[in-house]
Amino acid sequence: MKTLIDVLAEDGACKALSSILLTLTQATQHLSARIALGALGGILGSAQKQNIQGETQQTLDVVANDLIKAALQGLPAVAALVSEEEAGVVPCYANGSYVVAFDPLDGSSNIDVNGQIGTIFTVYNRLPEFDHHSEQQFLRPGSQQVCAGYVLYGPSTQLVLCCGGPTRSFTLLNKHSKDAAKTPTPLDAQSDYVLVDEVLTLPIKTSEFAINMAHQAGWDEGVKRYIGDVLRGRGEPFNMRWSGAMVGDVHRILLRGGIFLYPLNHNSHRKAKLRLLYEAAPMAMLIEGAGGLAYSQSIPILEIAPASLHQRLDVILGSISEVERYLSYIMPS
Ligand code: P6P
Repeated sequence: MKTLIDVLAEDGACKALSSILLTLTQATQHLSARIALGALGGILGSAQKQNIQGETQQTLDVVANDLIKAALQGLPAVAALVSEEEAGVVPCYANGSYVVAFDPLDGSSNIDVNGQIGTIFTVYNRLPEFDHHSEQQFLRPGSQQVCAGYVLYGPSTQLVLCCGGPTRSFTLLNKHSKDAAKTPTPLDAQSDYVLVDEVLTLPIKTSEFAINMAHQAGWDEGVKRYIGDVLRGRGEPFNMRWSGAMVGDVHRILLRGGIFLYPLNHNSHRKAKLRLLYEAAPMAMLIEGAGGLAYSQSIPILEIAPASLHQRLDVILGSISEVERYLSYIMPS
């Protein structure tokens, strides 16, 4: 069995980057143990406060954010961090080699109903020409990511990671202590991420789509026409899945193909929901690393630099043939 440590060593990952990935994933091991306890882990329900996004925070949003933030802040390799749950850049070590952005708990509406949830993260080199805690460290196209990944807390806990080569997946071999409900440091969680897929490859074609149909009144006409044709089957029946957590839908698509769509919703005051820096860009790196495509309108997501830390955008990603077909509906020929 190869563990994450073995794979990072084989890749020749530097000590600084390895320290970030091992520390971050150790924090997720602890989270996995607490999440598995459900109500017994003291992680359900609302935290009775709002985050910078104006969203009511769930207890687990805060627990996950505080755990990962504390773990990363202690690393000399980390110059700064950005979290969905933090208003601005959190300064760390001025000489840190990397900056990290993360969504500590993706899929919050699934927490109390034992649905799929996850942690999404991305790592960039620190830019020496800016202060280590400048927003400019993060307002860069996703093509500059050093690595991106997520942890899916599902029936099994899985890590999916891309550091520029293939997208790979690992399963958590849980040896965590039975008293995980206490608040041990992440290092107490005795477990390892074991490599299960050396190279994830997205099927080129698909007959499965993921979209929240409740928002269809607000879609652009091209999106409505595309979904209308999909629902008519185009010669073969299409299936639909929507997990309510991007990590769950992206994971399914990485393993069996599909197309994930979160188009602009003109009936919503926000128009777009998903965040570029710590949701769309890391997922785009993972999907492209597995041979898929990831777009926002007609632009590859990895080419888009955020104008602000929490910028939102529409996201379409998945199997090449289906994403290209979708693009033919929204781009005037
Ligand atoms: P809706 C979770 O809140 C999230 O940001 C993504 O993980 C997920 O794909 C999407 O929102 C779900 O949105 O509108 O279906 O609740």
